[in-house]
Amino acid sequence: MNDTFLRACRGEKTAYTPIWIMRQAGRYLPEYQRVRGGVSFLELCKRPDLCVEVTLQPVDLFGMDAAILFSDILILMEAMGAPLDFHEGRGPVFAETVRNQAGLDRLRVPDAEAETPFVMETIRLLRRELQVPLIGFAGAPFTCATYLIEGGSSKVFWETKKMMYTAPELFHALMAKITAATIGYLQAQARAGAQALQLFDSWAGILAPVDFVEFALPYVQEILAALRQFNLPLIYFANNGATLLELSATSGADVIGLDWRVNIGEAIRRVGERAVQGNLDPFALLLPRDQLRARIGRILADAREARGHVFNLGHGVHQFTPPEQVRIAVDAVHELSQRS
Ligand code: 1CP
Repeated sequence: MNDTFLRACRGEKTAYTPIWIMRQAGRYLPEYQRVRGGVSFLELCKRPDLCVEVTLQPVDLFGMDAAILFSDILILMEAMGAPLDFHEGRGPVFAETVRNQAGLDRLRVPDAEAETPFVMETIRLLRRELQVPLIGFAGAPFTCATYLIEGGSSKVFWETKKMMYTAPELFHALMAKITAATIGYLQAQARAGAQALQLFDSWAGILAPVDFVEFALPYVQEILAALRQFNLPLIYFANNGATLLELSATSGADVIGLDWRVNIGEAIRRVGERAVQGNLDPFALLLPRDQLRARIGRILADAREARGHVFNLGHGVHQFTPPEQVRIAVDAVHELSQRS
């Protein structure tokens, strides 16, 4: 078993810097497209045999140092009672938005084993196959709330901020419900065999620091505190979070995920005694080989003082990325970080 990723998360010495990449299973891979050709995205998420197959693809193809469960952060919202659909080219759509007390009352805190059994089954099956650690995940409550309130993806988050500022009690009640559901969901993933857990806060970066402290961070802290008993590395990734790093460092996570908009050396000084994960610009994968390797070398050098460093992109790999470029990046991280 290659435990380099887990050791780096814990701040232990490693022979080289481990790498996995966000959205490593997905549309940029022809192997994924083949599986996805036969089923809708939601069907795929509910078929453990296929989830296992696509989870393993990038690990087997490129030698990633960790696997991430193939699923989606919105699967839990559906289990809470929000009818979900994925429209080709438009992304997720919730038929019923949550914008008032009645909408909130329709949501429930599901029993994760009973209502998302396919997720737990995928984890159990993967643990039999994998030679690298398996990361489980969920969306952070703020990010999940934006999808429920907006009814899908958004650019301006009008409805979300309207609820925060004009109906803060309702907003907090929604956050509390998502938090309770997420705790049950991630605890079930840990019991099924997940070896690290990541909270994705893709939209936290739209918040002013004072609002992050009031409306988002306490719920992340509550979730991570409720997972501490499993003694697994906990990762918190707030996209666009460079202005929130000192606050994110108080989340209770062992590893702070970094997007590419901040220099990793500066970020390390700001998060203190925490390991970090990141932070190559996903579009830098378009660079010619030598420049890509040089860019990776810079990040590795700038991260020398980290308590632990897990190499990753600063956000998910883009769907039009040539897979060969991912191979170059993985090999570069492994070669350039060798320690004797
Ligand atoms: O058409 C397809 O095949 C679906 C594309 C796709 C894929 C491959 C979606 C739709 N989700 C996923 C998988 C996925 N999503 C994973 C798999 C594991 C891996 O990393 O390999 C993970 C961890 C997620 C998490 C996720 N889903 C996030 C958080 C991370 C991030 O990228 O910010 C978010 C915001 C979502 C919502 C989502 N899922 C899919 C879409 C199109 C969206 C909307 C994104 C948006 O609003 O911009």
